[in-house]
Amino acid sequence: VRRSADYRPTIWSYDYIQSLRSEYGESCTKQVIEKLKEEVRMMFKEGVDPLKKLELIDVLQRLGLSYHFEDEIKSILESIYNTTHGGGDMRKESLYATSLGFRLLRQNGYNVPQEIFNSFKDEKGSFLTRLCDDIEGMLGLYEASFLLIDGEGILEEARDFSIKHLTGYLEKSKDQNLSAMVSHALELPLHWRMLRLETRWYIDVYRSKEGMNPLLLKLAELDFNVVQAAHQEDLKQASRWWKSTGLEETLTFARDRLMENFFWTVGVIFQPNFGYCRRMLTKLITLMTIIDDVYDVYGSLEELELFTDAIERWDTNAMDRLPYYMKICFLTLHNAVNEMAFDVLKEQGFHIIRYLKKVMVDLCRSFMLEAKWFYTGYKPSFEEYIENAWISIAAPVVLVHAYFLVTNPITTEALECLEGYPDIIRWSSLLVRLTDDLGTSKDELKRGDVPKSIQCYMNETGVDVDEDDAREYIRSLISATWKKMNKEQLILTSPLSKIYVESAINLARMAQCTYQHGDGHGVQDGDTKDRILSLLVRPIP
Ligand code: F3P
Ligand code: MN
Ligand code: MN
Ligand code: MN
Ligand code: MN
Repeated sequence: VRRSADYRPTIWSYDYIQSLRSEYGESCTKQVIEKLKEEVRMMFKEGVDPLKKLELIDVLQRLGLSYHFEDEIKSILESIYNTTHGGGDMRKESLYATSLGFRLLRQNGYNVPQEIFNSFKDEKGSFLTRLCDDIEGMLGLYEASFLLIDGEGILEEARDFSIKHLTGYLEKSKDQNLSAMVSHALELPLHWRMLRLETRWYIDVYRSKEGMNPLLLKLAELDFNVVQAAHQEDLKQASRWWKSTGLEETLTFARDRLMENFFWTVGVIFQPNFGYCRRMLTKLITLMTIIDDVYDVYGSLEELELFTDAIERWDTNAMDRLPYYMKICFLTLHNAVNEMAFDVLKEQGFHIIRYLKKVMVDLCRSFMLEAKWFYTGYKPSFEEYIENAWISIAAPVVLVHAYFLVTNPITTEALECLEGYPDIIRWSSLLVRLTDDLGTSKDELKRGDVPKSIQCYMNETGVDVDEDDAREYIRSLISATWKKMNKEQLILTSPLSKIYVESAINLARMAQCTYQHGDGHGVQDGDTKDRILSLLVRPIP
């Protein structure tokens, strides 16, 4: 007998999605935006105070506008990095200024040493107690500390120190605005957050902020709505594809989550000119989600062997032996992947099917291994589980395809690098896996599935460890993995492009947000629904 996950039908009907309309797709809005952008460019030229410039960059980033000013931002950060001797001289500034500079520089690939925070410590090496009343400085230190890499003890201390004092501040504070900022930060650091959600949140905060610049606010609101209008068009196209495949009717056991899948792609890359990437990634994530359900829920072991074999051969002749529901699945996947490869061949002259096929084979083999574990009741060790699970989460498939969708020109060096799953893919995928396990494993085990990271850890450590301890351990592993990923952002010699590395980090951020309060992917109401409404449906009035 087949298992069932009893997924609810989608709450976002085809007709609803097709009915989305925005008045912000018009070119007159775009003209207003261009004018406002000119005025912001003037702001970059005013004055010489580096702190003012850093604050401008910070606000632009938080308002979701920095993608318009990449050149300006780059040249300012470069000059700050050079005039402060690699950041060293920043120690003379306030805690707030030093932290802000440190964070913005590291985010942009400049390896400012953690030691600049030593000037905020006493002779015994503890952070100065007088800093505790400086909540903005403390908040800045907190956000900066999340850009740490392995072995950076000062930043770890900074993180613990700031968490302690910010938590204390919340208990007694009367300043509503600042308290809202602090509790938002403590919930998830800026560095781990999905960019667009943060933008939508910050626009509301900024509106009532002291010293708010109305020009920036206006630009942020308009730009948000224009970006949303572009997303709606991508979404409508993707949804027409989904309907055309008929998979929703054929695979009634599987998750029908076109909207949620599209939402993932907005997390990975939101800039309006990457619509093609979002549409293609939506197809891919949608297919990954239902094929995952085939392996985890519906397929019999014999059927799964046949499907895995068909993927390995990447040959339509292999379809004959498949049951109908798998034939449809296979051919839809085959078409979608080959279509991307065709586009790349036509646009850039590279034949990439072998790269795409390889990740797909790796994924299906990892699915297959889990299915075998399930049917034999095998309990892998934690390490054995993770070794397979960072692949079976499907993130490597998404990230390898994403390379071809965001990069022009593609380089041979990058192709070689991709074949061996570079660390940026590994760490991002592991983060998706660990956060997914925290959010989804309860339901998975209820319906029958392999033990996930939490359970493997408990099995291995024995009776002393309960589920809460295991979850705590997974969270510590998440922090450790972020450190490794942060390092990838500082490696300037990588053959992978900056936009690609950012997209990979964004995938982890998206996972962090999706599974923050449970299964935001399979279960649709609650957080995910509200988030989708605020980012994709409702313009800022
Ligand atoms: C692997 C899956 C998903 C995770 C989605 C991951 C993306 C978009 C990179 C849908 F398809 O979830 P699930 O919880 O069922 O994965 P699992 O590996 O636990 O079966
Ligand atoms: Mn259905
Ligand atoms: Mn699975
Ligand atoms: Mn699954
Ligand atoms: Mn899961």
